[in-house]
Amino acid sequence: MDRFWSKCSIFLLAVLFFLANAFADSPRRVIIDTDPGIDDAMAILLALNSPELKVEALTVVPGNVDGRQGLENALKLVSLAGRCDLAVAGGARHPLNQKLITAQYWHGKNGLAGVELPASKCKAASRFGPDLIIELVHQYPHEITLIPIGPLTNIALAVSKDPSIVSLVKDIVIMGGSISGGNVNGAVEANIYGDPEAAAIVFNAGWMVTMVGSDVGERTLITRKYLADLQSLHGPESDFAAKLADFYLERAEKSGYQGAAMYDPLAVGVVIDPKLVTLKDMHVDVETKGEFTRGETVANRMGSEENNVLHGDHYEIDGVIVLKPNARVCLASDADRFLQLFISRLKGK
Ligand SMILES: [Ca+2]
Repeated sequence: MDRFWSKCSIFLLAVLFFLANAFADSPRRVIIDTDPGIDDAMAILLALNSPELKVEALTVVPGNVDGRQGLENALKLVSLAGRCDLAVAGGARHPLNQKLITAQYWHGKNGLAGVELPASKCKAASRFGPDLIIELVHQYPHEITLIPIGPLTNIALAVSKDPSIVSLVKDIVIMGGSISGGNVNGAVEANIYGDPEAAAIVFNAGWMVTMVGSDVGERTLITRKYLADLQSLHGPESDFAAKLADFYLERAEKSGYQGAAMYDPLAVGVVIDPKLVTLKDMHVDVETKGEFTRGETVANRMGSEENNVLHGDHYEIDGVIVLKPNARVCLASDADRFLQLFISRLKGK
């Protein structure tokens, strides 16, 4: 009898081991919320060519280009990749509380380095982007990782309409913010700058936001060496990515940099392989009022703040208030390993 039960236990353990492995190896379902965008396009192509990910949808947010151009770009991209099966949905038309700021200056007049892709064979989904996000999160509870790589307008709309998605997503990995200066001005990163109120909603929603900031993106550069490697094998997606990278590099070199920041692709990279970066839990607030700092992600690295109590005509420090972390902030990346991954996934595709 004992031998029978021990055989049963071994069998059960083997089944559990098999299931655990099968689960670990199954691709992660992701939704990319995007404002395509040169680095968005590179991020999307990386995601579509990575077996670790199963892209469920692209939702389009205004940012680098307006919503109409962004949707057209997203559809042309999935068409280039032969992925008309993917849901591509338009979303918000403007930020929550300010005018849209577009970035053709950095991304070319169509947002894709001026490279004209063939008309898309794919059709847009009839759903509103934030509604599609809500729908998919409920369809796959605890399985979806959101990867917002534009202003956070669509995510803020989704979470405001249905706060239950906060506990139902597996993860949210954003490209946005910075803890050491911005890329728009001294303090502020572009995606948060594009919609600070939306960012404040997303950071305060109750989930842990993994924040891949511009400061780390700017230390994760595609250089001429990597571009030459990408150009060494040809394919429609590879050639397109190389044209984008070339334009992007030329722009960066004119500004005195040795390479171009892989902002959005790194956020996708972190979902493919979290070991590519170093993360630290922090409490992050989004400044929405500052004269010079509207849109800054203010990170508390100590995990506490002073408690000042009014005593007559002055305040006294009465201990500290412990702050709960709401973000896993990316501090550094293994840039070479990421670039090698990026090139290897796209080369010749
Ligand atoms: Ca973007």
